[in-house]
Amino acid sequence: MKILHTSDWHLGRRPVGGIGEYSNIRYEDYFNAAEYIVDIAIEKKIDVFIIAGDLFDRSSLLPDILFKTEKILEKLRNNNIKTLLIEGNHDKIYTHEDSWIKYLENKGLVMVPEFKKENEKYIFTPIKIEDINFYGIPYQGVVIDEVLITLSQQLDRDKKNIIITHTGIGGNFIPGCTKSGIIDFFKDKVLYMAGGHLHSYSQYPKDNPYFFVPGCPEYWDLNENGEKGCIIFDTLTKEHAFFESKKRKLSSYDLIYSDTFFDELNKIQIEKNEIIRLKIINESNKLIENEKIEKILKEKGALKVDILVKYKIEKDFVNSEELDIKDIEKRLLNHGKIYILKMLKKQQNI
Ligand SMILES: [Mn+2]
Repeated sequence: MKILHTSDWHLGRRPVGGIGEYSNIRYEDYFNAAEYIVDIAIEKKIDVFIIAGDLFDRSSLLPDILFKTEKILEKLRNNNIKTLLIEGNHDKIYTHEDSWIKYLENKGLVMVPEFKKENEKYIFTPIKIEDINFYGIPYQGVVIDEVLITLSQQLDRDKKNIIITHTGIGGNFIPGCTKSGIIDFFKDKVLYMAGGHLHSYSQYPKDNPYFFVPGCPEYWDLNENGEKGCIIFDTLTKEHAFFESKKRKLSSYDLIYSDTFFDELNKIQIEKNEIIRLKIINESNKLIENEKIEKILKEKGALKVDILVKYKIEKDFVNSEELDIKDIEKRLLNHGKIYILKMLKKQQNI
């Protein structure tokens, strides 16, 4: 059986505060990225298509979002590809019964493996396709580890199991994420674990990986780093292959705000409708002419110019003898705070 695993389509998303051309183009980008993955599935003759949560960006939908989503999912159905879907944190209303995922299930466009909590017990009901059991765990927030441990204890070593879960390995920092130690409990009990929630590609463990996160096919946020795509897994050969997604071109540049700044800016080669992220290092503390910079890059074809200005920070050299313990504490706290902020920013957006 050939499986394609994708996640975090975030259909319906628009940039923050977005109206106008940029917002409309980005709105379409998410549908285009999703359809590109569906086309890969059709071309590669996939049997089962897995979407591991966050199909939609919001739990309440405008009619056009639903219309476009149904058209994409119908393409899979028309090609006899079974689609399995779970809810992510972005799709969830209060219960599964209230969500648009339930509507798609009722329309026969997707199948959702049942998961519920009854009398303080978690109940997993897999969907069986051929000889493989597909389990689903929608977004769980802080109890994700507990739910995963419970499922791992119920799994039979000899059975062929695939787990779909809206989580990634992110330790304690990112809400709804799990830890590698929890994924270890599934070793030898699963053929494959289809994760999500994080927006860049990852796999675990290093040798013979079985837990995968494909990443959001489009940039949910322009800060996102890393690869994005989908994974095709063959249940017979146990081989997996990564396919990069089709997303809007985004280029980043770092420029110093010096006398030659505008010459350097003019040298940038821009593809039509690409997004430009420009980090300006302002060592002279001169006023940055944002509008002028944006205009120049837009005239060269940029769809959007995202400017980040970094001001020169006073050098932190001090005579250590002049420092008292309070001073050191203060500095440590400040640096620690900056370090943690940087680290959090580096983590993927969820
Ligand atoms: Mn997401």
